[in-house]
Amino acid sequence: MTVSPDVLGSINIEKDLLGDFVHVVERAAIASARTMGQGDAEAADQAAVQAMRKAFEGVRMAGTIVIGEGERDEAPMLYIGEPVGAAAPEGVKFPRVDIAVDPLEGTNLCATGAPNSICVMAASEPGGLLHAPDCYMDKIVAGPACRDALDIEAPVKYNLKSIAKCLDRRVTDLVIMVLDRPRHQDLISEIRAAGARIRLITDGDLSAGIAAAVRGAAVHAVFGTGGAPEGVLTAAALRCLSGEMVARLVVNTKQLEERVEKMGIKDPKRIYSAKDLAPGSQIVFAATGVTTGALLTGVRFFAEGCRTHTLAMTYGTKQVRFVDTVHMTDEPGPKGVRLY
Ligand code: VTB
Repeated sequence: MTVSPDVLGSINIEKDLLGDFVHVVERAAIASARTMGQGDAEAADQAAVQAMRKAFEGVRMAGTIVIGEGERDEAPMLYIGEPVGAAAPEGVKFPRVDIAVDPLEGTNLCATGAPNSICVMAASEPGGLLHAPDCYMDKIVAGPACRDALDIEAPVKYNLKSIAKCLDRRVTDLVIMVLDRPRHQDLISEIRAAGARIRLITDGDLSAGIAAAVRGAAVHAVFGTGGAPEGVLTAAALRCLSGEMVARLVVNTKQLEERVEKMGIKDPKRIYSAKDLAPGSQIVFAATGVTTGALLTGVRFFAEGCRTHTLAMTYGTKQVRFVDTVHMTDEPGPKGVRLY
Protein backbone atom coordinates (compact mmCIF):
# COMPACT_ATOMS: atom_id res chain seq x y z
CA MET A 1 0.00 0.00 0.00
CA THR A 2 1.43 3.41 -0.96
CA VAL A 3 0.51 6.07 1.53
CA SER A 4 1.09 9.75 1.03
CA PRO A 5 1.60 11.89 4.15
CA ASP A 6 -1.67 13.80 3.73
CA VAL A 7 -3.90 10.73 3.94
CA LEU A 8 -2.23 9.16 6.96
CA GLY A 9 -4.55 10.88 9.41
CA SER A 10 -7.52 9.15 7.83
CA ILE A 11 -6.12 5.63 7.88
CA ASN A 12 -8.61 3.06 9.10
CA ILE A 13 -6.90 0.21 10.93
CA GLU A 14 -9.50 -2.34 9.86
CA LYS A 15 -9.65 -1.41 6.19
CA ASP A 16 -6.06 -0.45 5.53
CA LEU A 17 -4.01 -2.79 7.71
CA LEU A 18 -6.00 -6.05 7.74
CA GLY A 19 -3.96 -7.61 4.92
CA ASP A 20 -0.72 -6.75 6.70
CA PHE A 21 -1.93 -8.30 9.94
CA VAL A 22 -3.00 -11.48 8.14
CA HIS A 23 0.55 -11.64 6.77
CA VAL A 24 1.98 -11.23 10.30
CA VAL A 25 0.10 -14.22 11.75
CA GLU A 26 0.69 -16.30 8.62
CA ARG A 27 4.47 -15.81 8.89
CA ALA A 28 4.42 -16.74 12.58
CA ALA A 29 2.38 -19.87 11.86
CA ILE A 30 4.64 -21.01 9.03
CA ALA A 31 7.73 -20.60 11.19
CA SER A 32 6.32 -22.40 14.23
CA ALA A 33 4.68 -25.15 12.15
CA ARG A 34 8.18 -26.16 11.00
CA THR A 35 8.87 -27.15 14.61
CA MET A 36 5.64 -29.15 15.01
CA GLY A 37 6.05 -32.38 16.92
CA GLN A 38 9.70 -31.77 17.72
CA GLY A 39 8.89 -31.79 21.43
CA ASP A 40 10.42 -28.36 22.00
CA ALA A 41 7.76 -25.85 23.07
CA GLU A 42 10.31 -23.10 23.62
CA ALA A 43 11.76 -23.45 20.12
CA ALA A 44 8.23 -23.40 18.68
CA ASP A 45 7.46 -20.20 20.55
CA GLN A 46 10.77 -18.58 19.57
CA ALA A 47 10.15 -19.36 15.91
CA ALA A 48 6.73 -17.68 16.08
CA VAL A 49 7.99 -14.66 18.00
CA GLN A 50 10.89 -14.03 15.63
CA ALA A 51 8.79 -14.40 12.50
CA MET A 52 6.05 -12.19 13.90
CA ARG A 53 8.52 -9.51 14.97
CA LYS A 54 10.11 -9.51 11.53
CA ALA A 55 6.76 -9.34 9.73
CA PHE A 56 5.75 -6.31 11.82
CA GLU A 57 8.74 -4.46 10.33
CA GLY A 58 6.88 -4.26 7.05
CA VAL A 59 3.68 -2.74 8.47
CA ARG A 60 3.25 1.00 7.99
CA MET A 61 2.14 1.84 11.48
CA ALA A 62 3.50 3.27 14.71
CA GLY A 63 2.54 0.17 16.70
CA THR A 64 2.95 -0.42 20.42
CA ILE A 65 2.78 -3.86 21.99
CA VAL A 66 0.25 -3.71 24.85
CA ILE A 67 -0.15 -7.46 25.36
CA GLY A 68 3.01 -9.35 24.53
CA GLU A 69 5.65 -11.78 25.60
CA GLY A 70 6.14 -10.13 29.01
CA GLU A 71 7.82 -7.13 30.57
CA ARG A 72 10.82 -5.60 28.84
CA ASP A 73 13.38 -7.34 31.07
CA GLU A 74 11.73 -10.75 30.55
CA ALA A 75 11.39 -10.75 26.78
CA PRO A 76 13.88 -9.75 24.11
CA MET A 77 11.12 -9.34 21.53
CA LEU A 78 7.47 -8.29 21.48
CA TYR A 79 7.73 -7.10 25.08
CA ILE A 80 5.03 -4.84 26.53
CA GLY A 81 5.70 -1.30 25.40
CA GLU A 82 7.91 -2.30 22.45
CA PRO A 83 7.40 -0.13 19.39
CA VAL A 84 6.70 -2.19 16.27
CA GLY A 85 6.12 -1.26 12.65
CA ALA A 86 8.02 0.08 9.67
CA ALA A 87 10.24 3.13 10.08
CA ALA A 88 8.34 6.15 8.76
CA PRO A 89 10.13 8.26 6.14
CA GLU A 90 10.98 11.78 7.23
CA GLY A 91 7.96 14.05 7.42
CA VAL A 92 5.54 11.10 7.40
CA LYS A 93 3.57 9.99 10.44
CA PHE A 94 2.25 6.46 10.48
CA PRO A 95 -0.99 5.77 12.41
CA ARG A 96 -0.69 4.81 16.08
CA VAL A 97 -1.91 1.29 16.72
CA ASP A 98 -2.08 -0.77 19.94
CA ILE A 99 -1.15 -4.39 19.37
CA ALA A 100 -1.87 -7.53 21.41
CA VAL A 101 -0.04 -10.71 20.47
CA ASP A 102 0.11 -14.34 21.45
CA PRO A 103 2.67 -15.40 18.86
CA LEU A 104 1.99 -19.08 19.52
CA GLU A 105 -1.08 -19.92 21.61
CA GLY A 106 -0.59 -23.53 22.64
CA THR A 107 3.19 -23.96 22.47
CA ASN A 108 2.84 -27.47 23.94
CA LEU A 109 0.14 -28.33 21.41
CA CYS A 110 2.53 -27.40 18.61
CA ALA A 111 5.45 -29.23 20.22
CA THR A 112 3.40 -32.43 20.46
CA GLY A 113 1.51 -32.00 17.18
CA ALA A 114 -1.81 -31.78 19.04
CA PRO A 115 -4.77 -29.85 17.55
CA ASN A 116 -5.63 -26.18 18.03
CA SER A 117 -2.33 -24.31 18.25
CA ILE A 118 -2.69 -20.90 16.61
CA CYS A 119 -0.69 -17.70 16.04
CA VAL A 120 -2.70 -14.71 17.16
CA MET A 121 -2.74 -10.93 17.16
CA ALA A 122 -5.25 -8.15 17.67
CA ALA A 123 -4.94 -4.47 16.85
CA SER A 124 -6.90 -1.36 17.75
CA GLU A 125 -6.66 2.39 17.98
CA PRO A 126 -4.65 3.52 21.05
CA GLY A 127 -6.52 2.56 24.23
CA GLY A 128 -8.68 0.01 22.44
CA LEU A 129 -7.24 -3.05 24.22
CA LEU A 130 -6.85 -3.38 28.00
CA HIS A 131 -3.25 -3.29 29.19
CA ALA A 132 -3.59 -6.41 31.31
CA PRO A 133 -0.80 -7.82 33.45
CA ASP A 134 0.49 -11.33 32.85
CA CYS A 135 -1.60 -12.91 35.61
CA TYR A 136 -4.56 -15.26 35.71
CA MET A 137 -8.09 -14.30 34.81
CA ASP A 138 -11.37 -16.00 35.74
CA LYS A 139 -13.48 -16.26 32.60
CA ILE A 140 -16.79 -17.45 31.27
CA VAL A 141 -17.12 -17.25 27.49
CA ALA A 142 -20.18 -18.04 25.39
CA GLY A 143 -21.83 -17.11 22.12
CA PRO A 144 -24.03 -14.13 21.14
CA ALA A 145 -27.22 -15.94 22.17
CA CYS A 146 -26.09 -15.66 25.80
CA ARG A 147 -26.22 -11.86 25.88
CA ASP A 148 -26.32 -10.59 29.49
CA ALA A 149 -26.92 -14.15 30.71
CA LEU A 150 -23.57 -14.75 32.44
CA ASP A 151 -22.69 -13.87 36.02
CA ILE A 152 -19.18 -14.66 37.19
CA GLU A 153 -20.19 -14.29 40.84
CA ALA A 154 -23.10 -16.70 40.60
CA PRO A 155 -22.80 -20.46 41.12
CA VAL A 156 -21.71 -22.56 38.14
CA LYS A 157 -25.13 -24.22 38.13
CA TYR A 158 -26.86 -20.87 37.65
CA ASN A 159 -24.68 -19.99 34.64
CA LEU A 160 -25.20 -23.39 33.05
CA LYS A 161 -28.98 -23.10 33.41
CA SER A 162 -28.86 -19.64 31.97
CA ILE A 163 -26.73 -20.73 28.97
CA ALA A 164 -28.98 -23.73 28.35
CA LYS A 165 -32.06 -21.48 28.35
CA CYS A 166 -30.48 -19.05 25.89
CA LEU A 167 -29.50 -21.91 23.59
CA ASP A 168 -32.91 -23.53 23.87
CA ARG A 169 -31.63 -26.84 25.20
CA ARG A 170 -31.13 -28.72 28.46
CA VAL A 171 -28.10 -28.37 30.74
CA THR A 172 -27.35 -32.03 29.99
CA ASP A 173 -27.01 -31.13 26.28
CA LEU A 174 -24.30 -28.54 26.88
CA VAL A 175 -20.61 -29.01 26.10
CA ILE A 176 -18.34 -26.94 28.33
CA MET A 177 -14.62 -26.56 27.70
CA VAL A 178 -12.34 -26.37 30.72
CA LEU A 179 -8.54 -26.27 30.98
CA ASP A 180 -7.37 -29.50 32.58
CA ARG A 181 -5.69 -28.07 35.67
CA PRO A 182 -5.72 -29.04 39.38
CA ARG A 183 -7.12 -25.57 40.17
CA HIS A 184 -10.27 -26.53 38.27
CA GLN A 185 -11.10 -29.59 40.35
CA ASP A 186 -14.06 -27.95 42.11
CA LEU A 187 -15.27 -26.28 38.91
CA ILE A 188 -15.22 -29.59 37.05
CA SER A 189 -17.10 -31.31 39.89
CA GLU A 190 -19.74 -28.57 39.87
CA ILE A 191 -20.23 -28.77 36.09
CA ARG A 192 -20.50 -32.55 36.32
CA ALA A 193 -22.94 -32.32 39.23
CA ALA A 194 -25.13 -29.98 37.18
CA GLY A 195 -25.17 -32.61 34.43
CA ALA A 196 -23.40 -30.73 31.63
CA ARG A 197 -20.81 -32.46 29.50
CA ILE A 198 -17.17 -31.38 29.61
CA ARG A 199 -14.31 -31.28 27.13
CA LEU A 200 -11.06 -30.97 29.03
CA ILE A 201 -8.28 -29.23 27.13
CA THR A 202 -4.58 -29.26 27.95
CA ASP A 203 -4.01 -25.72 26.61
CA GLY A 204 -5.59 -23.06 24.47
CA ASP A 205 -8.52 -21.41 26.22
CA LEU A 206 -8.31 -18.66 23.58
CA SER A 207 -9.17 -20.86 20.61
CA ALA A 208 -11.78 -22.57 22.82
CA GLY A 209 -13.37 -19.17 23.50
CA ILE A 210 -13.56 -18.36 19.80
CA ALA A 211 -15.14 -21.76 19.13
CA ALA A 212 -17.74 -21.11 21.85
CA ALA A 213 -18.76 -17.88 20.12
CA VAL A 214 -19.32 -19.63 16.79
CA ARG A 215 -22.37 -21.79 16.16
CA GLY A 216 -21.75 -25.36 15.19
CA ALA A 217 -18.28 -25.71 16.72
CA ALA A 218 -19.59 -28.28 19.23
CA VAL A 219 -18.79 -26.19 22.29
CA HIS A 220 -21.25 -23.96 24.12
CA ALA A 221 -19.09 -22.21 26.70
CA VAL A 222 -15.66 -22.02 28.26
CA PHE A 223 -15.34 -21.82 32.05
CA GLY A 224 -12.28 -21.39 34.22
CA THR A 225 -9.09 -19.56 35.02
CA GLY A 226 -6.58 -18.92 32.25
CA GLY A 227 -4.11 -16.24 31.26
CA ALA A 228 -5.24 -12.59 31.35
CA PRO A 229 -3.39 -11.78 28.09
CA GLU A 230 -5.31 -14.60 26.38
CA GLY A 231 -8.43 -13.09 27.96
CA VAL A 232 -7.91 -9.74 26.25
CA LEU A 233 -7.28 -11.46 22.92
CA THR A 234 -10.40 -13.58 23.41
CA ALA A 235 -12.36 -10.39 24.10
CA ALA A 236 -11.06 -8.80 20.87
CA ALA A 237 -12.25 -11.85 18.93
CA LEU A 238 -15.57 -11.90 20.75
CA ARG A 239 -16.29 -8.29 19.97
CA CYS A 240 -15.94 -9.14 16.28
CA LEU A 241 -18.25 -12.14 16.76
CA SER A 242 -20.69 -10.39 19.17
CA GLY A 243 -19.89 -13.09 21.71
CA GLU A 244 -20.48 -12.87 25.44
CA MET A 245 -17.80 -12.88 28.11
CA VAL A 246 -17.44 -12.07 31.79
CA ALA A 247 -14.02 -11.97 33.38
CA ARG A 248 -12.11 -10.91 36.48
CA LEU A 249 -8.37 -10.66 37.11
CA VAL A 250 -6.94 -12.96 39.75
CA VAL A 251 -4.93 -10.54 41.86
CA ASN A 252 -3.84 -12.60 44.83
CA THR A 253 -0.42 -11.27 45.85
CA LYS A 254 0.87 -7.91 47.06
CA GLN A 255 3.27 -7.84 44.13
CA LEU A 256 0.45 -8.33 41.65
CA GLU A 257 -1.65 -5.67 43.37
CA GLU A 258 1.17 -3.16 42.86
CA ARG A 259 1.68 -4.25 39.25
CA VAL A 260 -2.00 -3.92 38.46
CA GLU A 261 -2.12 -0.47 40.03
CA LYS A 262 0.96 0.59 38.05
CA MET A 263 -0.84 -0.47 34.87
CA GLY A 264 -3.64 1.96 35.66
CA ILE A 265 -6.24 -0.59 36.80
CA LYS A 266 -8.06 1.08 39.69
CA ASP A 267 -10.28 -1.77 40.83
CA PRO A 268 -8.48 -5.17 40.72
CA LYS A 269 -11.78 -6.96 41.46
CA ARG A 270 -13.61 -5.36 38.56
CA ILE A 271 -15.80 -7.61 36.47
CA TYR A 272 -15.09 -7.10 32.81
CA SER A 273 -17.21 -7.70 29.74
CA ALA A 274 -15.67 -8.27 26.30
CA LYS A 275 -16.26 -4.57 25.60
CA ASP A 276 -14.42 -3.55 28.78
CA LEU A 277 -11.43 -5.69 27.82
CA ALA A 278 -11.39 -4.60 24.18
CA PRO A 279 -13.22 -1.24 24.05
CA GLY A 280 -11.81 -0.16 20.67
CA SER A 281 -14.04 1.13 17.90
CA GLN A 282 -11.65 -0.31 15.32
CA ILE A 283 -10.53 -3.84 16.14
CA VAL A 284 -8.74 -6.38 14.00
CA PHE A 285 -8.35 -9.96 15.19
CA ALA A 286 -6.26 -12.39 13.15
CA ALA A 287 -5.30 -15.99 13.90
CA THR A 288 -3.60 -18.59 11.70
CA GLY A 289 -3.82 -22.30 12.42
CA VAL A 290 -0.51 -24.00 13.17
CA THR A 291 -1.96 -27.44 13.88
CA THR A 292 -5.43 -28.29 12.59
CA GLY A 293 -8.24 -27.51 15.04
CA ALA A 294 -11.95 -26.85 15.34
CA LEU A 295 -11.95 -23.72 13.17
CA LEU A 296 -8.66 -23.59 11.34
CA THR A 297 -6.58 -26.01 9.31
CA GLY A 298 -2.90 -26.16 10.22
CA VAL A 299 0.02 -25.28 7.96
CA ARG A 300 0.68 -27.73 5.13
CA PHE A 301 4.11 -27.78 3.46
CA PHE A 302 4.96 -28.97 -0.04
CA ALA A 303 7.79 -28.62 -2.53
CA GLU A 304 6.99 -25.15 -3.85
CA GLY A 305 5.73 -23.60 -0.64
CA CYS A 306 2.97 -24.04 1.88
CA ARG A 307 -0.66 -23.26 2.55
CA THR A 308 -2.15 -21.49 5.54
CA HIS A 309 -5.64 -20.95 6.93
CA THR A 310 -6.44 -17.74 8.81
CA LEU A 311 -9.42 -16.27 10.60
CA ALA A 312 -9.38 -12.49 10.08
CA MET A 313 -12.12 -10.45 11.69
CA THR A 314 -12.99 -6.80 12.15
CA TYR A 315 -15.29 -5.21 14.69
CA GLY A 316 -16.30 -1.91 13.08
CA THR A 317 -16.75 -3.18 9.53
CA LYS A 318 -18.32 -6.43 10.82
CA GLN A 319 -16.44 -8.90 8.68
CA VAL A 320 -15.39 -12.45 9.42
CA ARG A 321 -13.03 -13.75 6.79
CA PHE A 322 -11.40 -17.12 6.37
CA VAL A 323 -8.24 -16.54 4.37
CA ASP A 324 -6.77 -19.53 2.57
CA THR A 325 -3.32 -18.63 1.28
CA VAL A 326 -0.82 -20.52 -0.83
CA HIS A 327 2.66 -19.13 -0.15
CA MET A 328 5.01 -19.98 -3.00
CA THR A 329 8.71 -20.11 -2.22
CA ASP A 330 9.80 -20.81 -5.80
CA GLU A 331 8.37 -20.63 -9.25
CA PRO A 332 5.46 -23.05 -9.55
CA GLY A 333 6.74 -26.42 -10.77
CA PRO A 334 6.08 -27.66 -14.31
CA LYS A 335 2.70 -28.94 -13.16
CA GLY A 336 1.55 -25.48 -11.97
CA VAL A 337 0.67 -24.13 -8.53
CA ARG A 338 0.19 -26.95 -6.09
CA LEU A 339 -2.55 -26.42 -3.54
CA TYR A 340 -1.64 -29.09 -1.01
C1 VTB B 1 -4.19 -20.76 29.38
C2 VTB B 1 -4.08 -21.41 28.03
C3 VTB B 1 -2.74 -21.23 27.41
O1 VTB B 1 -1.82 -20.98 29.60
O2 VTB B 1 -4.35 -19.37 29.31
C4 VTB B 1 -3.04 -21.21 30.26
O3 VTB B 1 -5.03 -20.89 27.15
C5 VTB B 1 -3.02 -20.62 31.64
O4 VTB B 1 -1.83 -20.90 32.33
O5 VTB B 1 -2.67 -21.95 26.19
P1 VTB B 1 -1.42 -22.31 33.03
O6 VTB B 1 -0.76 -23.14 31.97
O7 VTB B 1 -0.47 -21.90 34.12
O8 VTB B 1 -2.64 -22.97 33.53
C6 VTB B 1 -1.66 -21.68 28.37
O9 VTB B 1 -1.79 -23.05 28.64
C7 VTB B 1 -0.27 -21.41 27.78
O10 VTB B 1 -0.11 -20.05 27.48
